[in-house]
Amino acid sequence: MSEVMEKIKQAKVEYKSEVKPTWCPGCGDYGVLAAFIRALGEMKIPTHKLSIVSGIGCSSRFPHFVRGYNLHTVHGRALPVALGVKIANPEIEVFVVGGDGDGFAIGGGHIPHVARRNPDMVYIILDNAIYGLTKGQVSPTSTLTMTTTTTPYGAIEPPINPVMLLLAYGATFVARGFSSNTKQLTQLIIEATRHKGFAAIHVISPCPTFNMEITFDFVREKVVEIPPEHDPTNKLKAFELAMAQDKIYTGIFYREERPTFESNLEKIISKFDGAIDEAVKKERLEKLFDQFA
Ligand SMILES: Cc1ncc(C[n+]2csc(CCOP(=O)(O)OP(=O)(O)O)c2C)c(N)n1
Ligand code: SF4
Repeated sequence: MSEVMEKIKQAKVEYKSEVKPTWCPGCGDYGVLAAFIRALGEMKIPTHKLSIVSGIGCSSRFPHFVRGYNLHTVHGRALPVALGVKIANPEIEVFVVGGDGDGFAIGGGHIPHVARRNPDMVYIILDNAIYGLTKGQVSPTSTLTMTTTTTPYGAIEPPINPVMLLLAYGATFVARGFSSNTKQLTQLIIEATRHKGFAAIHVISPCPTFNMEITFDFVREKVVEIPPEHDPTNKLKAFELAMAQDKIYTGIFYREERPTFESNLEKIISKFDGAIDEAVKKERLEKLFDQFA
């Protein structure tokens, strides 16, 4: 067995849970899971320091398949829960995983605020441009005129552009991958995890059961890696790549260094610590707890 295969085998033993994925045969999400397991194997993150938080959807079943202190929460609310995990224990490597519906429809209001806070976590969006779990309704990334169960005469809204939104919201690391390119996606997950701040990866992960437009072949025809000469600190250029109509660029669009939410919070807490006497703090806390006793 080659060294690479041996590493992959080892990563599976270490990080794959006993729960077998219930995704349809051929679902793009399998490729994302494979890349994620490989990335964990490369980074050797101990499972007691790992937390994967998801919302609801086919893609949001992800945390069940990986060993860690994981949370399968409610539709659209994975990001605020993940922020809570990070605040409670900044030592934990927090990953948020979910679909385009979970992230950009019901949960769309959370992304800008988490992005500008810049917590040190990774957000992986598995975009199949449809609601998979609920059997094929239109999503914010479904193409204009797409026929779905809720748009029988074709969608009349143009799709949103997740990469452009993430850039505009101030995410400090923005990348895109394709579920079929496991090698590149593994590397993107590693880079995103090493980044200190809010790192978002938009992954095109086709749903062969309900989306007959954004198929693997359709994506393969359009996918191009971002040229190596691209300067990822150039936000305007990143927008330009994200706006491409005839191509789907993959790779790292943008990265910047900015203080994290945890480090800013730490500064506030240290000011607060000195300002109030421990006894007063305890008394106030006890009064607060008494209200819920
Ligand atoms: C509050 C709430 N509203 C609606 C639903 C129904 N629901 C479950 S998953 C889902 C959308 C799933 O699409 P997406 O997030 O893109 O994930 P996918 O299944 O495609 O991976 C919806 C609308 C729900 N579970 N909870
Ligand atoms: S319905 Fe689509 S997204 Fe859900 S598991 Fe099946 S192929 Fe994957």
